[in-house]
Amino acid sequence: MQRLLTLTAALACALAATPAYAHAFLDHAIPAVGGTVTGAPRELQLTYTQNIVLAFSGVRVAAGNGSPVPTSKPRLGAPNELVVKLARALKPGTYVVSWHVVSVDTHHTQGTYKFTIAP
Ligand SMILES: [Cu+2]
Repeated sequence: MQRLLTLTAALACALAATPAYAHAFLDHAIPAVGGTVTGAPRELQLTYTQNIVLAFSGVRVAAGNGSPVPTSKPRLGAPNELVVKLARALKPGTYVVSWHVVSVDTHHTQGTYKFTIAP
């Protein structure tokens, strides 16, 4: 009986720990998170640690002063990658990218990061 209780407790701990790693976290982006690029990028690529559901995922881009930068609707560059085209050539400066995704495990995650275009 004691052995059964110990096994059940261990299993519960293992299961409780698993979901945290199963979400879709931003693995890397192009332009890079916190990176500086020369020349205006034509599109942004956001790659996640898990496959995502495009219908419930999105990206917003804003200039440093908060003004929104128009983009295309997001598309999947790969099952775990969001791609948006920038509607115009960005001027030098720092930009804020806000994203939200729903992963194939149905969990929702979101975040923001910055990148800079050098003068
Ligand atoms: Cu999850």
